[in-house]
Amino acid sequence: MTVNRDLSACFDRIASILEVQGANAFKVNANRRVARIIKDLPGDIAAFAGNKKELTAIDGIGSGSADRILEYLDSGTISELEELTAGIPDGLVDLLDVPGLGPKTVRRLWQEADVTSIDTLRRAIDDGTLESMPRMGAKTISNIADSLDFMETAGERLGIGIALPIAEDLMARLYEVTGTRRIAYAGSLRRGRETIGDVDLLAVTDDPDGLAEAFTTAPEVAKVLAKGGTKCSVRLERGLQVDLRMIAEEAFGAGLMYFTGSKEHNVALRERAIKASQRLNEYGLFPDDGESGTPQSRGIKPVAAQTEEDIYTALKLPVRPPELREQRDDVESEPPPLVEVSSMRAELHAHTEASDGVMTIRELADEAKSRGFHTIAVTDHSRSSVQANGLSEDRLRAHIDAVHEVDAAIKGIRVLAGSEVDILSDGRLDYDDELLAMLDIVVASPHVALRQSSDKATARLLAAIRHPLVHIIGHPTGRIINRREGLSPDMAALVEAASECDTALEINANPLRLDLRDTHVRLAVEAGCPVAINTDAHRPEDFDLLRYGVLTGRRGRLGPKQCINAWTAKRLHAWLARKR
Ligand code: DGT
Ligand code: CA
Ligand code: CA
Ligand code: ZN
Repeated sequence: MTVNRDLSACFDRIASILEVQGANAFKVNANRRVARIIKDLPGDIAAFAGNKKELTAIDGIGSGSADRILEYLDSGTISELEELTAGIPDGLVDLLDVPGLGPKTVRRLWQEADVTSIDTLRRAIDDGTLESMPRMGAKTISNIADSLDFMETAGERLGIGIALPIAEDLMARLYEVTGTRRIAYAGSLRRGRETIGDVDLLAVTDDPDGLAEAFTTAPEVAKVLAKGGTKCSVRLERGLQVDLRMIAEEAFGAGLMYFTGSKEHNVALRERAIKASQRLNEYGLFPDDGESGTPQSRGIKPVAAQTEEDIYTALKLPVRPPELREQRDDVESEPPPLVEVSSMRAELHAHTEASDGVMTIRELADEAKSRGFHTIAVTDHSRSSVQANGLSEDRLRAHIDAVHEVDAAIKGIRVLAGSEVDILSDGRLDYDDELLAMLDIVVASPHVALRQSSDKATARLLAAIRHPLVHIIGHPTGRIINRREGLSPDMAALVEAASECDTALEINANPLRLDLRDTHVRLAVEAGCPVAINTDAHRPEDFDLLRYGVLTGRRGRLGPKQCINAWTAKRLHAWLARKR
């Protein structure tokens, strides 16, 4: 069925180029219609090869379209499309691939601003040419700029915040397929890495062919890379590759362990097995009888294969959570207790409509309460964050009162009046101490001057950590994954100071940030400084992002004792009060 998709794309492309050239709408629409018909065709279009009569019998396909379809099925190309492509500037077709950029806009950019390629488009944005075009809004321009950024990073590893929901949707669908017994994700996704190269799914099924068919024809699949009885591989529309492996139920643990990796962890485990005269592979842990050939193919019964726990135990090793299976994790060391989403009892960084959030104070408090939290901190932006509608001193004073009113009115949750106060480039804070002292909680974060030198960044953040009224440093480096490097302070110095001053460093759970990153969390854990995991919620659904912060914490060996969000209300409030 990939032919249907490819051919449909050809007709869409014909329509788009015609539209860019300013052809009449009737002609454009006729091609779009054919594209849709082919895409929605229940059977394989290739079955019509050489049969024009049957093709034209399909409603909406005329003689001309039928000829072009037959030409494609015969030769793999449509000459009209090639001629059309040759008739416009080389780079113009690429513009049609920019997400959100339709043919009408491409035509305008070409005719009115001489934009004929991605490069000239980028220049036209940078030098203000686009801005000066009539009927070209700032919002549209910023969307185009975002798309260009996205295309530049495409092909790079995808953020876990994008990959995990995609994988979960796909898994839910595959789980519905008759015969499916188990579906799980493995690989870097299961280890909770911040970016994902590809998604590795494992399945146990009574009907491998049915599952393979369902997987390769899922609506989000853009290209089928491989389709077999034990392994299928597809590329999704977002550019993400997904591998699906069908494995035996009795060796599920061995498969899960192998495909979870990391590769380095697997190597270490295999060496461990060899030392014990055993062999470990994706089918199980086997006794080594010294013969050649794989043990499973010679009918040798595994020592362990059903579950990961069985295998670790048979190897006389502690069972390791997936987040602690990187190269840096020694296989013999006992994994410490780790934070879990269910251990999180407080959200200490959240925004309301007073700055750039969408919830009222009450809505935020109700949402936090419904999530089972004992404490929610209202931390809107400070005055320098003009783009985020940061609060002036007067607005903040009124806001504190409003928060305390909600706190008095609501039962079952403490609502704290706080601020996410900007750490200015020189380390000073955006409000006076007198005002900060009125707040129940202060989160201090860097938002601007994120390209300053490492030395300046270290001094800036150290000043905030040592400030006697600051409880938490929000997203300490300000990095955005795949987009912005952020500050590169001397982390060892920061965690040491944080430990001394009893200031918490935040893991911002937003999957675009994950800041602190996993390696920084490790330093913090070793230094013994308090660590916060906050979602930085702006919308109710942002509370769902908590799991990404927790994964990052786990990868950094963070346990509930060191994570202030996991503390009881009593302990947390006493800790906050110490800086008041
Ligand atoms: P990714 O996809 O780049 O984000 O990272 P992974 O870890 O998901 O890597 P991937 O998809 O290439 O392979 C999934 C797991 O399969 C990997 O973590 C360990 C296992 N694996 C793959 N290739 C090898 C190999 O050559 N040797 C060993 N021992 N394990 C491998
Ligand atoms: Ca992978
Ligand atoms: Ca893979
Ligand atoms: Zn924030």
